[in-house]
Amino acid sequence: MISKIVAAAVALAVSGAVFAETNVALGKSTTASSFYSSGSEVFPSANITDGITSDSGAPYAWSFWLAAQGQNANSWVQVDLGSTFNINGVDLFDTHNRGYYDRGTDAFTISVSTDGTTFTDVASGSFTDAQWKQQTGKDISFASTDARYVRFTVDSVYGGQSAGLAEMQVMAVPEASTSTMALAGLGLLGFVAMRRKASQSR
Ligand SMILES: [Ca+2]
Repeated sequence: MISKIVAAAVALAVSGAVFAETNVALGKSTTASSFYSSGSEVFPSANITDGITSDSGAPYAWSFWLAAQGQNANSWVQVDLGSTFNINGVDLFDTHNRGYYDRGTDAFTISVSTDGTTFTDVASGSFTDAQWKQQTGKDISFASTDARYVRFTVDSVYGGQSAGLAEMQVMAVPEASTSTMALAGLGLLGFVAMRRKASQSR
């Protein structure tokens, strides 16, 4: 009976660890090929990891990156996760430039790197017109890979004025905790088995 309960707990712990994904990009440092800056209107790369996924129309409460005026295809923005993680996807939120609909990204490519120099493409896609206008988010999955740097490169734009992005969430699979929890569970099962054996021999 006890071993059944323990086995169920282990199964829950392992499956929970496998399926629980964490956004490891939140609050991490960023860089970009360029950013829009005109007087007091500034849209830096750091806006893609501030946890705010939609454009606010409120003056100076903006939370999205824009490439410099006229910068479209080949503009890029990237996050430095601080250390290497095993990642398997990104959740992306486009910008429509606080209701002006003159800027934003259409097609894009996601690439990753462990050293910040050599990047490998892992996925590509494009925001639908609705995903651009309504910022409903776009989930992109790819085969799990080790990465410290995740780059979003613009292939084409909406609006024509410049590329942009509101938020990039990077999903990591917590491998370390999975194996730790599985090992702890197996150890507990072994302990229960020993106890059962000991009680039967008495
Ligand atoms: Ca944001």
